[in-house]
Amino acid sequence: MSTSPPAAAPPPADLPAGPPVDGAGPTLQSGPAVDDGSGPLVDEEEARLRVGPPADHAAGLQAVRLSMANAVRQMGVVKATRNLRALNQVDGVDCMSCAWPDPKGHRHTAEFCENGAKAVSWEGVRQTVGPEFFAAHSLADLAGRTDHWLERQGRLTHPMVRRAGAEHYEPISWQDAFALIGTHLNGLAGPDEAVFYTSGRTSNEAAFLHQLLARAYGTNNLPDCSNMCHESTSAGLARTIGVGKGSVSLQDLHEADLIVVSGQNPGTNHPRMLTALETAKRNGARILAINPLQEAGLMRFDNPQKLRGLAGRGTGLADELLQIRSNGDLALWQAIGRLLLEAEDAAPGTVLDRAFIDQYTTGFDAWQRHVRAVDRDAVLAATGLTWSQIETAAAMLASSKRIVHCWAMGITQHHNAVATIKEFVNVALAQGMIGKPGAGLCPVRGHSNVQGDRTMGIWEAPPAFFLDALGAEFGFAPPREPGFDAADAVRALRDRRAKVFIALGGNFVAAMSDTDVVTEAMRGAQLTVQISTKLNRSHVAAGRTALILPTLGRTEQDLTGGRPQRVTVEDSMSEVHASRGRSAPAGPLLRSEVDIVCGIAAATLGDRHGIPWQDFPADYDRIRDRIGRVVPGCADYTERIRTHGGFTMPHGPRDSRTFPTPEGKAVFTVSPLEVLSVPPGRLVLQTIRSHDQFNTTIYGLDDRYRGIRSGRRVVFISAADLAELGHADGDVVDLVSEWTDGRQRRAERFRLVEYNTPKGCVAAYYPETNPLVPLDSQAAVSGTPTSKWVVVRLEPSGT
Ligand SMILES: Nc1nc2c(c(=O)[nH]1)N[C@H]1C(S)=C(S)[C@@H](COP(=O)(O)OP(=O)(O)OC[C@H]3O[C@@H](n4cnc5c(=O)[nH]c(N)nc54)[C@H](O)[C@@H]3O)O[C@H]1N2
Ligand SMILES: Nc1nc2c(c(=O)[nH]1)N[C@H]1C(S)=C(S)[C@@H](COP(=O)(O)OP(=O)(O)OC[C@H]3O[C@@H](n4cnc5c(=O)[nH]c(N)nc54)[C@H](O)[C@@H]3O)O[C@H]1N2
Ligand SMILES: [Mo]
Repeated sequence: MSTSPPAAAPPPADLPAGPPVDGAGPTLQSGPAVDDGSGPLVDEEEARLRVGPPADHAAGLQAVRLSMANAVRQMGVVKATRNLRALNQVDGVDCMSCAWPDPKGHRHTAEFCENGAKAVSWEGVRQTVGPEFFAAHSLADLAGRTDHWLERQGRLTHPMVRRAGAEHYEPISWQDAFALIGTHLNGLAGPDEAVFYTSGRTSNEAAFLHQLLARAYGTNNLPDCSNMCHESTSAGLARTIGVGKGSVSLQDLHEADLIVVSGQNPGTNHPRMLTALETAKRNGARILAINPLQEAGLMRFDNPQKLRGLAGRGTGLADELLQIRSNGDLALWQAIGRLLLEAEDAAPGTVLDRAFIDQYTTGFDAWQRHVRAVDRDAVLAATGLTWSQIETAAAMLASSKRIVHCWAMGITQHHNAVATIKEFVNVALAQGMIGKPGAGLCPVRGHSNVQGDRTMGIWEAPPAFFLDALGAEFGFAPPREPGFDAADAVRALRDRRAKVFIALGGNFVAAMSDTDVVTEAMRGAQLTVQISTKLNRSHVAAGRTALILPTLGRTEQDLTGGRPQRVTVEDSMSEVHASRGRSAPAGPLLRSEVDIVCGIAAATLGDRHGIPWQDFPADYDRIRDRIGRVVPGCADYTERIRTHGGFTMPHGPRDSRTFPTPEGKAVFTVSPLEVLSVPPGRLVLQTIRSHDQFNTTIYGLDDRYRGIRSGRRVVFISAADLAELGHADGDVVDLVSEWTDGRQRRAERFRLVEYNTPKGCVAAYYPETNPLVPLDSQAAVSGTPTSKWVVVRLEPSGT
């Protein structure tokens, strides 16, 4: 670790010296989750905030203890054991906490991580939210609660309706709910006035039917969480290698000799990836981490599944950490490109893969001319790194033969995210790192089935071949005009061009940028429909008429049609497999997502186009048969799921170095280098996840790897910025974001925490900071909100 400055701020004097952060208390809030009418409001919840030193490693014994204790507390011993033992096993439950793949051969008895256990426990809670709860709490009351409090109330059990003008939700029958939706949809002036959102926990079967419903109804308005997530990846990879998905298997990570981890915090968000990194390290790999923060999970890993990890010091991970300034990655990769070209000049045939470049790519010359001329000062300004740090990184790449590039939100949620991704693809192509063992591109997806949902057609701009196949299978002409992505959907709702919003999962209001704008947009909708497991902000920011439709979670037994049903999902490495829930459902009225989508479709479309909506819920194989005939790469879907439990989706670049781009080759691209800067006194805010959350679901108020306990309203800021701005650790400030539209965006009362982050770059948790992200601040090409680049100033609280 030659390049990283020492760890962050010393603990403030009022903190007991106590155990290291890994020894912090339980991370899930204990105590009754049932409402006693006095749930905490924001102020009360934040009053207990404590700050300590960040951890220098991830997981370890503490993680096992916490996950088991939480699981038992929330679900009881029997259910906890049943659910956790089935997690990520063959014919078990696909864990919904991330999209990391399962090992092919040997699986641990406990093939899950602390945060997977949290997700399962959270779904399996015994507390429920039924009609009495809604009778006791008006919408105005719920609007004053924190996100943490809302979800903590328990599982939704009854279909509920908020009738226009009413203060409360009240129960409604499933049939009446479906009829209500049908009436609204059929009363619109045109199908493009409706929006069909999808979150990435949805199964392939439900996703396939959801997009079929939208298109049979007549619109491509299918925004999804991917628009806020890895859309930049899909756009960047589609343009360069012709396929918007990663090109590696788990085995490739194990066999790599260099793994680059850019803009990702695997210790919290993909803990099972640490096992792969550990294996790779033991096989001799080096790891290059590129991140403004020295995340614990990038540094050292105590594998809780191994005795060695339980007892010992674990495995050191990153050999080198580049603490880059926010958004410096495009410049960094252009500089690395230049240094690799120069190294190849000095020792021809040792650094680049000329044979690969010649045979499989196009555009090399233009790219090399461009990056050879990259301006060193611009690179240093953009990255905040020294030239020698960049040379060290380039030397690691130059001396490696099998390189895997991994990345996540620290790359995708920037203005120039697509250009950045294309830039490290340039480097990967120049080194021939696609379609060979131990090498490739590894976007690490978030939601467990976000990749599968896209494969199934959840896409506002679907390719023509998909629509052709869908139309041919079901005998109708799907709409061809691209629909709304997430940001367009908000604009359309805001401007009243869209009037009905139907969400298959997720929490669009809190997850999307510009919370106040989204809230107003939703409240103006004629009808909002949320198909959900737990109460969240999107139920509170309800349309004039609003429905909550409670659904089965992934761990629950699905007996739709009177028989046990399985669903299928696709992970981050294109592995498709089945998932079967074991637990008794949270309530007798819950329906599966498949059943609900079919209910809406039947009530809306009747027998329009002759699609047999009534038949699908009885046997999900009937859906899989259709998927097999419509979705490329899914031939014999039903059979391959039934007999083999799953299969790997084909991927031309990975399998045969075939690149389905218009050029028929992998494409080098040229992106101008822009160095973003902010006016004096302003900071760049990145919005990140704590260790105790899953997106907008807040499990607890700790972030033990970063030393935070019992609170979330913190801003991580460097000592240099504190000094320059005349602030001190512990000051409470408002964050005010600045954007060209002049709209005032403010998030109040954040405690400043001195932290090891580059000067000018601060970090705070999402979703609390989403009111600060301007709706129109989107990545070029992909449209992803720039959640990692928000220009803010600090103001003393209360001004
Ligand atoms: N437990 C848990 N698991 C999850 C989730 C969760 O919320 N909780 N969410 C799931 C989802 S949907 C997703 S998409 C993934 C998200 O997984 P991550 O992408 O790991 O999530 P973030 O917390 O957004 O972390 C972004 C990381 O990028 C770094 N970063 C920020 N800006 C830059 C930059 O400009 N350059 C570089 N190089 N790095 C930067 C940040 O410091 C941080 O380490 O995790 C999935 N898994
Ligand atoms: N500022 C900022 N904003 C961000 C991000 C960021 O890093 N910074 N990250 C973005 C990213 S990467 C993503 S993916 C989005 C996430 O956006 P979403 O996917 O919309 O949000 P989630 O918080 O994952 O959704 C949580 C809700 O899903 C419901 N749910 C849980 N399980 C199930 C299920 O099995 N079925 C159904 N039907 N519902 C279920 C529950 O009701 C729960 O309240 O947020 C984005 N927003
Ligand atoms: Mo995501």
